[in-house]
Amino acid sequence: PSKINLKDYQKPSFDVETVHLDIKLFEDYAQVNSTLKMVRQTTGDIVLFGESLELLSIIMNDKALTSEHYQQEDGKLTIYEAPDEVILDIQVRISPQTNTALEGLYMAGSGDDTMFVTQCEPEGFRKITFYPDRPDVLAIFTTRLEADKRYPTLLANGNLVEAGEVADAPERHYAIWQDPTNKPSYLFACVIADLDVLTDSYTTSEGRDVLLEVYAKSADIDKCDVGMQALKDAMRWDEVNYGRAYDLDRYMIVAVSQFNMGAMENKGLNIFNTACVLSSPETTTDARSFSVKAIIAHEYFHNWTGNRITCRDWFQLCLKEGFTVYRDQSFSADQQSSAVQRIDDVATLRAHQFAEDAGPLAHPVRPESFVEINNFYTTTVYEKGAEIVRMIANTLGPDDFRKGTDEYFRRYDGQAVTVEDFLSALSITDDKIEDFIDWYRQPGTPVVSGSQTYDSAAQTLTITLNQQTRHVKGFDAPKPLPIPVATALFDKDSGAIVAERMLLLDEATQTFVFENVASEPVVSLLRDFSAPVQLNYDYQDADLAFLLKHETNGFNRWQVTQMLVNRILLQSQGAKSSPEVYLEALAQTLPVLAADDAMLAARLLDIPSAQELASAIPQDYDPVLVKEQRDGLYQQVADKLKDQWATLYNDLPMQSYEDSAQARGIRALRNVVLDMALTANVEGAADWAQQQYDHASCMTERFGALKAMVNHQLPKANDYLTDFYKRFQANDLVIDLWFSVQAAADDVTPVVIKSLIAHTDFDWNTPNRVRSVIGAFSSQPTVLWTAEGLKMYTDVIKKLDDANPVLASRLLQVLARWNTLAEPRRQMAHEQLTDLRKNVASKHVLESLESV
Ligand code: DPP
Ligand code: ZN
Repeated sequence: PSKINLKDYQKPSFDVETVHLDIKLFEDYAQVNSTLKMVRQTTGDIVLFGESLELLSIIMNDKALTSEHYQQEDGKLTIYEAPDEVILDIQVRISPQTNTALEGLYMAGSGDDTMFVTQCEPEGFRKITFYPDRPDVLAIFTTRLEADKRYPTLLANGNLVEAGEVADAPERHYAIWQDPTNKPSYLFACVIADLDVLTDSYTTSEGRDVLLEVYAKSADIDKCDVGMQALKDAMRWDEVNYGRAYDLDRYMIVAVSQFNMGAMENKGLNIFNTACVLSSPETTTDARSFSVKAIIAHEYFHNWTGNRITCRDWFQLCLKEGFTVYRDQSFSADQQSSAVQRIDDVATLRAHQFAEDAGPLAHPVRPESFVEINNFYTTTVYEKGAEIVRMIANTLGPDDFRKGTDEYFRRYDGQAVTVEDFLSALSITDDKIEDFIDWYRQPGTPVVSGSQTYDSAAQTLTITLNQQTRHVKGFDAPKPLPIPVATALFDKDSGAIVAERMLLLDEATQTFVFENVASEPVVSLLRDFSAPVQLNYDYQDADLAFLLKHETNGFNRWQVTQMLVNRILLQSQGAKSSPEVYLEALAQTLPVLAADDAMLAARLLDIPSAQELASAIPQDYDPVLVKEQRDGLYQQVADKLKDQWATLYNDLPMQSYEDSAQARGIRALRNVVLDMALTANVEGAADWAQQQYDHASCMTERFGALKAMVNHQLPKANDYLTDFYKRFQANDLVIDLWFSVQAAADDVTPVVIKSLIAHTDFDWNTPNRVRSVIGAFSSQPTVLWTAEGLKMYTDVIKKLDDANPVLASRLLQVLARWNTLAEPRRQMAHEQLTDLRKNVASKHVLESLESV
């Protein structure tokens, strides 16, 4: 498969002014007629993209074209010698009913319970009709949908302008939608379904009355309130924080159970994976429900950062995603403790993005070439992209950042732009911001190392920092990046901060001198995780224990515990700490914190996942050893506080459900304490688990108890699994939990995974279900990295390669770290992956296997 390069970007030769789409859905196919009004921009032929389409006719300016006027090859249709103004009428036939790739127009559900939806980002529109399907072609869309009346819900972008019965076909009806905004084809959407709707309204700061609608199956409509409220909160938040108001009279969200992504920001018609929009206390955990709100906000925020200002080409994906993730993280930080929000965002970054950046699929936040753009919806583009925007925002400070974003919206509204354009707008108050471009170009996580010297005579403290980024194959030698290192000096006696500064490390090695420092302080670095780097500072254990006590915000305290844990668990990587200091510090901190901020207390007990630890091991990763060490430390924590778990648990009584930060904190901590108590074999803890399940007021309590029972192999675990299944049999999202708790169980075996796959409720066509088993299973490295585990995993990829290559390739990314495994696993993995490569055909999967 051929590579596409950023440096080859060329403007389209024709623009599209208007599109009229007419989609008629029939029993086993759909007919799509489109009328494009196109105008020449530069020299060259008309190039349209199309895949999986049956071309019926093309008429250009009333003249039917025949094969001598155009060429069709490799998904491209090139029309020769077009005049400067063209009306193209194109008729195609497509088969949404057999479209398992879930791109373009496809059928979700089965039997009597079906619906038709679209997914066009990044290149799905070309599976609906021939079109210049690229983000820098913006057009005004009018969409006519026609279908059998058993699908009463007919939706498309924009405003409904007409609806009615089809003449001569009394069983059919139609609707016509018009979107007044210029948009790229990847933001097109339509829905043909039988759905219920929850409605509400919102008046924008500009006085526009907006109709809000959340569409779902009738059985799910009672789970749409959380999402609706989040939508209204997000609309207000964007007005207050970025001065951005909504621009249409209608905002629709549709829930669909078969969806490759989390959700999609189509103009005025978001389409959501049910898992990312439905929420109710009885069926949804707090963590899930919180992420529902964040995703609703994310897609809403795209209306300005993505839709009104879009990407010139797909290399610029981070332009909309990095900024929008930063915006949704900021929104979420306003809905709970900002410390916990930062902890969760950093934990995700470290667990997944650092791993990606350490492996063979490492790529810049703005890649410079790709075979299949679907492979670049990655944590690097999204989460590292958000960290760059955060560094810029922190460097500028709130006022200048707002000036910069205002300028960005003012200058580029209605355009398709680049990362350079973004930086140029943000740098109006400070041109150093343009230097951040290298963060977008260079792969690899920088490692910042450092040490300090104190001169008591001169009363100066000198901090020396240096940065190093690994040289990733295929890229230029790494350059030093601008790295903001938020730093504070703590007085050893009083514990008070004596100096606070943002150090900007932008050379390979730099020294920073603090004057008038009366005695040698303890230095706290990278506060609030001021840059996405690995930090190795020359600390003594006692310094870290000191910081755990005196650091002033929750995030920094968490960061210190994580440093301690990493130094204990990664001895082989040169780190060094004994568990005693950590255990002692935890024992002192936890009981106080539990009463004060339960959510933070729960996070303080985090021990990084095996995958995250692995990302810090560049060579000879032994999954069994890492798991043993990790579990060993977990056991030590549990044992250390053994006498306290009962008190802690009893001090967190179950109450009637409430969706407040405090109530969520109590539920989170109770689940952690329960697991700790079971780990320490605290007498009676098995009963607590059963009681918690039996008397649960919500899914967080019930599922927390079930998970603990399963992971600790309690005698009653199977009975409870059965009960859980029976209670929630009708609810797919809960049954996903039922699958995942078994597939991710501590003692899971390939046999268990196979039996889950063989279960009647397992369904290869539903990505959520596939992920609930296969994704969960991949979180157990000791099972995954065995001959049997790898065989099973690669068989899954083979199976999905043809049916749903986007999903296949995404699942495959987990195996990317094979090349850092210790032998004999490395060899074993290499063989399986080589074999896989011979048995797959999609360019998605082949690109992901390039480094094998
Ligand atoms: N729907 C995905 C997201 O919102 C891709 N744009 O991130
Ligand atoms: Zn997004």
